[in-house]
Amino acid sequence: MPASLCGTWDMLSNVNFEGYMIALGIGLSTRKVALRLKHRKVIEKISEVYVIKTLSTFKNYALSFRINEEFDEYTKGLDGRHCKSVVTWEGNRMVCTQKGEKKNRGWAHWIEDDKLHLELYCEGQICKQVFKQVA
Ligand code: YOG
Repeated sequence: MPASLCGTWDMLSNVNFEGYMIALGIGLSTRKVALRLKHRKVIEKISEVYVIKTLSTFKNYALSFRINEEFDEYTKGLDGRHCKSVVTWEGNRMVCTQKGEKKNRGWAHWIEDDKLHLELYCEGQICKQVFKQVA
């Protein structure tokens, strides 16, 4: 049984977000604003549906999915692409693959030392984020 990712989590660190955004084709002026943001993750599980909200003062993004069920993801307000996404458990890691125009795109969440970890992948770039629990 994987450790629960559910709760409210505030960003402590964000390594190579710039490289990840460049890989996604985000323009310089948006990157400058986005680089300064502290993200908050709110992760809920309602029956079999996970909801992950990424909140910031600039933009918010929400994702809902069932484990092992492919869904259409539209990264509205982010890079604005359509992906065929699927989220699975790999041991204690919640892993998402986002099939679409960008190669090797996805992310993985896990708990380590009471912190929420996230790696974001796109075309060889890896962004590493760590969050502390606030609720
Ligand atoms: O999270 O996929 O937790 O969806 C990554 C933004 C920045 C907007 C955030 C707003 C990628 C400008 C979502 C940041 C960069 C830059 C706060 C990460 C694109 C545009 C929304 C993500 C998963 C896993 C769940």
